[in-house]
Order: sequence, then structure tokens, then C-alpha cells
Amino acid sequence: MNTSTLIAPPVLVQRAEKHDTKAIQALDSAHFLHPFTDHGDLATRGARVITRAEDIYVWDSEGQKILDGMSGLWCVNAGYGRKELADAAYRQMMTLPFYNSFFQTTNVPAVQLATKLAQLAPKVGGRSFNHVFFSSSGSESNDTNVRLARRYWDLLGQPQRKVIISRHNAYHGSTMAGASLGGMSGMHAQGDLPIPNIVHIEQPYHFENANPGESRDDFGIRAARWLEEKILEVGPDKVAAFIAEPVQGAGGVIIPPQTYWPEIQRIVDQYGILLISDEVICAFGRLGHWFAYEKFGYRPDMITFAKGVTSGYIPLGGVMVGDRVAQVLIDKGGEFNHGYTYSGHPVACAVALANLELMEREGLPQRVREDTGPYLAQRFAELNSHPLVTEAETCGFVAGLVLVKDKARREMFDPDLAVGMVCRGHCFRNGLIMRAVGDRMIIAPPLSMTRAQIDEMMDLIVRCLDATQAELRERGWLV
Ligand code: PXG
Repeated sequence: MNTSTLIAPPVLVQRAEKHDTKAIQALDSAHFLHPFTDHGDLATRGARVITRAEDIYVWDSEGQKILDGMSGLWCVNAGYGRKELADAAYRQMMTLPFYNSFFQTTNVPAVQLATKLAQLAPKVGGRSFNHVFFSSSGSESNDTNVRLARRYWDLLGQPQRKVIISRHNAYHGSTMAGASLGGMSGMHAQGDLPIPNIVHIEQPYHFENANPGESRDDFGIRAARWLEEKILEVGPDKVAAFIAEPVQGAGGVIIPPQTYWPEIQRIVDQYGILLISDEVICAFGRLGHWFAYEKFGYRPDMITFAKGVTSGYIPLGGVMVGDRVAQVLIDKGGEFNHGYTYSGHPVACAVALANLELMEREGLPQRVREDTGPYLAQRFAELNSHPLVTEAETCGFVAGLVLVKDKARREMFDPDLAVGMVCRGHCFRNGLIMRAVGDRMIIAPPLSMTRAQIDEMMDLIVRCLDATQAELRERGWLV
């Protein structure tokens, strides 16, 4: 018998919710391998221990209250402490905590959620989304997309159409297919990736990729045509699909020029390839709509979702499958040899339903579209007058800015100085979670945020930028 299982777990939480931070950190280092983490480095610092959350705030084990400008990890759209989501999970666990949806079985919350999602996804250009394939995460969903896209072309008698085109600096997850679709060179380097038949084009990032003096609109067209060039290079009869985030999230909130998506649509239509809209971050109100393709007016064939569908309260993801693909799969497909134990998990689906009802009742997508989103846009743009900041802009409830050394000359800091991390440190110390992607500082706050809370967040951001500027001067990195 393994006696270690008999050892009582250490007491890490004392009465009145006082936490033994050092003990938690020691056990964390000893046993918990975190995602995307340098564990040697973490062991010397000790992880920040987040212990509770309410509304738009989280608290750490030392009692510090922190305004969560990142909604957990782009997912707590409804905000923290929503009792109805916990109630929905409890009720469903007591009724049917699990049953699979293989072997010709189904469950009521999964059916209800699939129906609800089909109702929420707007019809575009005569195409609608009547079917959903469930998974537990964004990564799994994109694996499903690869399987679906290739199966679709097989069934249409074009099995040579295998290639999926994606973009550099895209994020589509961390499984083998997800990381391959993504355009993160660091991930590819460690995983012998991408897997075959996944290729990348450059991202539509005007600040970095435009020619001197090129307007945003001209650049948007040129960037979209990189897709056409790649299709012609690969061979149009070999391309299965193009996958992209409506606005790149993890890549640093890269908002494409308004000319980009219409030109992408022209190209995918011309060559008949499938369009996959990865809306893991952008759906469920994040850009002011239930789904982001609605905002940009393009017509995807598949939509990846996860995160905000449950406001992150429980893992759930999936793919909205448009009629073009679903009908082929259903009419010609026979058995699709793909699925997950937790596809259509009843508890996750029940929480998602409660979350969507809550968002509907409070009109969160509409509020972001018509009220708080425009207000955030106006307040965030004011940051452009800060000496350290350029390119501060928002899209719905995602926002990003660039930290620059010399604004007039658009001179960047040496990347080795990791100026974004300096700023992020000041954010934490001042009670704000803001994410650094290189020297881009980004936010994606809970959609429940009020105008007064936007003001509170903006005050914190300015304070952190000032503190960053002071530190950079002290270090001699800024004159
Ligand atoms: N697609 C997109 C567009 C995402 O943003 C995934 C897929 C993968 O989802 P899962 O649930 O498998 O993690 C994501 C996830 C960051 C960061 O640093 C962003 C994500 C995940 C982890 C970190 O901004 N997005």
C-alpha cells in the first residue's frame, strides 16, 4: 500500500480565511507544473496565490484586492460571484452529474445549449449555424476543426485538400493541432511543430508590418492578399481552410484594419476554402455581439468557442458548425470517428445556459456595444497623450497599447529590457491585472464592468504607466 495517500493534507487555510502563503508556495513549487511557466524562476519568487473573487476583483492570499483587467484569462465575461451559475452547477450535479453522449445517448442541458447557441448565432449570407460539436476547451475545439475540415473535403471527393492556412502570432491553443495552427514560434520550437499541412501567413498588424506611410486601409487589403498569395503558392486545390481570430488576443490584441476581413471573405469565396473563425476570446459579448463575425460582417463555416460561454466558471468549448459543413457530414458522412468523454457534459452545459441567460437578461453584449464599450474606447484613447504610450485603442472590451521609448520617432525599447514586464509589475503592486505581450500592454475586463469601474481602472492604468516611466528613467532606459 502506498502510505503517502494516508498522509493528511497540510492545513493551508487557517480560521478567518488567513492563508499560509509561504506553505502554499512551497507545495506549489514541489508539485504543481503550471502552464507556460519557467518553474526554476517561479520557485525563487513563489506564485501569487489567488484565493477569492467578487464582481471585477480578485484577492490574493496576503489580502491584496486586485482589479482584474483580464477577466481571469479572457473568460470571466459575467464577472465573479454569480450565484446563479453556482446554483445551476449544483442542481445539475444532483440531477445528472455526468453521462456521455456517445452510443446514441444525449442529455437535456446539452440539447438545450446546442439549441440556444444555434439561436444566438446570426445567419449571414444565407448561411446559418444549426449544429454544435462540444469539447472542453478552445484547444480541443480547434483539433475538432482540423478533423472536420479534412473530413468535409474527403466526403466531397477532394481528399488532397488538407492544408490549413493560419497566421504568425495567432493563438489557437496548446494541443498538437492547436499549437500547430497557432503562430507562436516558441511553441513550435519546443514541440517539433507545426504538424504537416499547416502553414502560416503574416498577421495584419499595422504598427509592425505596414510600409512607411501606408494607410491602415491600404495595409488591410495588402495583408489579406497574403492569404491569396499563400493559396496560389500551396495550390488552390490543396487548401482546406483558413483559420483566424477576429481580433488576435494572446498575440497582443491586434485589431485588424477595417478593410481586412471583407478582402479575406472575397478570397475564401473565390477559392472555395472553408473559413474558421476562432472566437474563443471574441464571442459572447467580448466585442459587443454574441459572435464576433457579426461585428466584422464575414461568413465563417465554423466558429471555435470556449471561455466566455460559461464565463470560465467551468470548462466548456465547442465548434459551431455551419450548414455547409454540417449537411455534408450528416448526409454523406456515416460515422465521424471523433469525440471527447466530456463532449456535451451536462454540468458544463447547464452552467453555460445559466450564463447565457444572465448575459441576455443584463444585456451585456448590447451594453458593451452601445454604452460601456464606446466609453472604454474614449477613455482608453486618452492614454495616447501619455509620453510612454502609442497606439492605444480598443475593440469592444479588448484593448491594447504600445510602450514606446520615443513617440515622435516611433522608437521602441530594446526587447531584452522587457519593459512590458516592468509595467506589469507596477500593475500588480498597484492592484491591477494588466497583461504584457512584449511591449504591448493589454486588457480584456469583465463585461459587467460599469462606467464608474472603467474610470477606476483608467486611474490605475495611468498610475502604473507613471510608475513605469519613473522606473525606466531611474534605470537610465528613458531620458
Ligand atoms: N483559441 C484562442 C483564440 C484562444 O485565445 C485558445 C484557442 C485555446 O483555448 P484553451 O481553452 O485550450 O486554452 C485560446 C486560449 C494568453 C492566453 O496568454 C490566451 C489563451 C490561453 C492561455 C493564455 O493571453 N487563449
